[in-house]
Amino acid sequence: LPGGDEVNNILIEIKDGTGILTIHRPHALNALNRQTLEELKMALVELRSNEQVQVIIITGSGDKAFVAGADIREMEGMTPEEAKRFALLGDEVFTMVETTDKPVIAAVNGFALGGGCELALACDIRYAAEHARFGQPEVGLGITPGFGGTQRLPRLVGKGLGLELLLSGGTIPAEEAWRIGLVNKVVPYVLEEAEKLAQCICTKSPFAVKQTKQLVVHGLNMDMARALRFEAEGFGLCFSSGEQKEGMKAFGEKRVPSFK
Ligand code: CO8
Repeated sequence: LPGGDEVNNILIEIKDGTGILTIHRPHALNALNRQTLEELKMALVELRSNEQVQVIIITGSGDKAFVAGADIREMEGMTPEEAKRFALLGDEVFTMVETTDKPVIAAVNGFALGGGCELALACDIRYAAEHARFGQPEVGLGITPGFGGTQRLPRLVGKGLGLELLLSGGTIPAEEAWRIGLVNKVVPYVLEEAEKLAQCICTKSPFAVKQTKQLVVHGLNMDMARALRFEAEGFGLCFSSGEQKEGMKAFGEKRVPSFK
């Protein structure tokens, strides 16, 4: 990484326009401790500004876990103030995932529990391996979710289903997660499938892709009238990019557009 920061728990691979971030703490089922969150933040800063990268995929190391939660051993002795700071750090990093102008796909390759489910929720699109399991087991540990689960989960699956997961602390298999809209797709080879989607997005206008994500992510936090005006502004901006000219010219010439 720039500045020579040492990175241990996050692996970064860049291929064909896609930046793949792998959470790599296999001995703890990729649980997120402070160090890993700090590294994830640095990795996101790097991929956000890297012009070779158009799409980001987040996955977990191995085939057992995406992320089995925040690190319970690290949290055990925290004071209320330290716990709050930890929650704020997670929030900051996950909000970066949510608001970065490049699409972020979660390739959920196993357990996505607690902070792991919350990380997947902060991504734009979730694909799950057939053996993945989702849940927010925090209440069984005497805590609430702290990295956005009480907000992003009910917003995605609805209040009733969200509260059922949050209050029971139970876990659900990938198929059930798909049925309730928590994941987009359940597939046998999740990273490959996520890479295919990333490849598809990479063939589209980078400007339009960035605008679209911004319109959805920020527009959803606005009232409808304001969000529609925001959309009109984004739509207008596309016409100041060469990509709109190329896209429409290619249509007229019956050829595949070439976006640089
Ligand atoms: N934290 C730390 N270590 C973990 C975690 C975790 N979340 N999950 C697994 N590990 C470790 C285990 O301790 C074990 O280590 P060791 O071999 O040294 O004992 C190793 O990973 C392998 O795990 P298991 O032996 O338990 O593997 P199993 O196959 O038996 O079980 C499970 C897999 C079901 C995933 C099980 O490990 C489990 O239940 N893990 C905990 C899941 C959980 O409760 N996650 C939620 C944590 S709380 C949270 O995420 C809150 C987020 C917001 C924080 C707010 C800030 C304050």
